[in-house]
Amino acid sequence: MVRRPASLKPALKPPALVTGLPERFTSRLHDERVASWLGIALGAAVLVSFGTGLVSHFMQQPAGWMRWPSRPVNLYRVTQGVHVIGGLATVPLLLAKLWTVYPKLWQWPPVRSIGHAVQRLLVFVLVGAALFQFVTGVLNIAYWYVFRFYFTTAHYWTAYILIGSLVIHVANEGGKARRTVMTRPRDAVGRRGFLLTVAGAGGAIALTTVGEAVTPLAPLAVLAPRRPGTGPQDVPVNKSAAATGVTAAARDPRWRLTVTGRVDREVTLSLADLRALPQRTARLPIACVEGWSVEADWHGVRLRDVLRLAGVAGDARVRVESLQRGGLYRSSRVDPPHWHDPLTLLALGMNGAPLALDHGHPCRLIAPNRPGVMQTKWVHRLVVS
Ligand code: HEM
Ligand SMILES: Nc1nc2c(c(=O)[nH]1)N[C@H]1C(S)=C(S)[C@@H](COP(=O)(O)O)O[C@H]1N2
Ligand SMILES: [Mo]
Repeated sequence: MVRRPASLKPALKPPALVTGLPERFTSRLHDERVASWLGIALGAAVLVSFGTGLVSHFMQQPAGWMRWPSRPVNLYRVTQGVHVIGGLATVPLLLAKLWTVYPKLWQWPPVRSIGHAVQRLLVFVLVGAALFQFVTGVLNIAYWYVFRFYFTTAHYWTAYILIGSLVIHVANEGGKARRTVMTRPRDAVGRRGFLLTVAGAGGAIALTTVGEAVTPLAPLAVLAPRRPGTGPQDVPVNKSAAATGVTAAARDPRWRLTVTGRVDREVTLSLADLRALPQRTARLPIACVEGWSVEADWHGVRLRDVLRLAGVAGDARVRVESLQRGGLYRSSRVDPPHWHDPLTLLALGMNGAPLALDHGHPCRLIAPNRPGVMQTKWVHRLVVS
C-alpha cells in the first residue's frame, strides 16, 4: 500500500467546485455549498435591484400606457432607497461570491466542449455585467464621474444583460445549488463563520448609509454621500443656483410664472400674485435618484389651483420648466395623477421660511411619490399639452 504524506489526506483536501483545480487553492471555503448560498442571496439581491431600478426608469420615462399614482407619498423614496442602500449592502456578497468561485478560472482543461465553452462565456458576461452595475452605481452616488459614458443609459441597458445572463446561469446551476443547500453538510470547515462575516459586512454598510434616507438614523450615516441636516434649511442640495447659472434670473423682481400651451387663457403671475392665492403646507420628501431622501414642510400654492386659473382640466399633461437654460433637469413632466393631487405644490417656502435660492426660489415644484430629478427648481413656465 502506498503511504501518502499527511497533507494530501483526502479529508483535508478542499472540496473542489469542479474537478481539475490546481492544488494551490487550499481554502476549503472555495466550496460548492458556500458558492450556492452566496449565489442564491446574490441572485435575490440582483432581482430586487432590477425591480427597483425599473421603477426608477419608468417613473422618469413612462411608456405610453403607464400611469404612475401620486400615492403612497413615499413609494419612490422606498424603492430607490432599497435600490441604492441595498445595492451597497450587497457589495460584500458579490466580492465573497467572486472570491469563492475564482479558482474556476484555472480549471483544466479550460473548455471541454462547445456547450461548455458557451456556458463559460456566459458566466464571463454575467460577472462583467454585475461588476459594471455595482462599480458604476457606487461611483455615481459618490459623485465620482470618471466614466465618459452617460451613467443612466449604460446602467439601464446593462441591467438587462445582467438579468438575461443571470436567468441562463440559474437555468444551468440553479438545480445544483438547490440540491447542495438541501443536503446536510458532511463537515463544517468554517462556512457558517464565513457567511456570517459576509452578512455582517453587508449589515455594517447598510447601517452606516441608511441614515441618508431614514432621517432618525442620520447620526450613523458616516459612509453616506448625502446626510440630512446638511445644506440650506437643513435639506441637502445637489445643484446650486450658482452651478446652474440661474442666480440673477431667480432674484430678478421682474420674475413671472407663465401658464401656457393648450390653455383656455394664458396666465402670468408675479410672486405677489402667487402669495395672494390660497397657501397650503405639505410634508413631502425630496427623494433623490441617488438614494438619499429628506422630508420637509413645503409651503405654497397647489399646482392644480394655478392650472385652474388657466382653465386646465381633465387629463392634460403639464411640463414644468425652469429658468435654467441647459442641463437634463431643467424641466419635468407632470401627469394628471400628480397635478390633481392636493399635495402637489408650487412651493414658495420651506420649513417655515421663504424658499432658499438653492432650493428653487422664487418657486419650485414639489409632488408626492416622485424622483428628486423631477422636483424642478426655479420654475418659470408651465406648458400644458
Ligand atoms: C451598488 C449597486 C448599485 C447602485 C449604487 C446603483 C445606483 C443607481 C442609481 C443612482 C440609479 C439612478 C440613475 C438615474 O436615474 O439617474 C440607478 C438606476 C438603475 N439601476 Fe442601479 N445601482 C446599483 C445596482 C444595480 C443593479 C445590480 C442593477 C440591475 C439588476 C441595477 C439596475 C438599475 C436600473 C434598471 C436603473 C434605472 C436606470 C434608468 O433610470 O434608466 N442597479 N441605480
Ligand atoms: N432646475 C433644476 N431643478 C432641479 C435640479 C436641477 O439640477 N435643476 N436638480 C434636481 C435634483 S437631482 C434633486 S435631488 C432635487 C433636489 O432638491 P433640493 O436641492 O431642494 O434638495 O432638485 C431637483 N430639481
Ligand atoms: Mo437628485
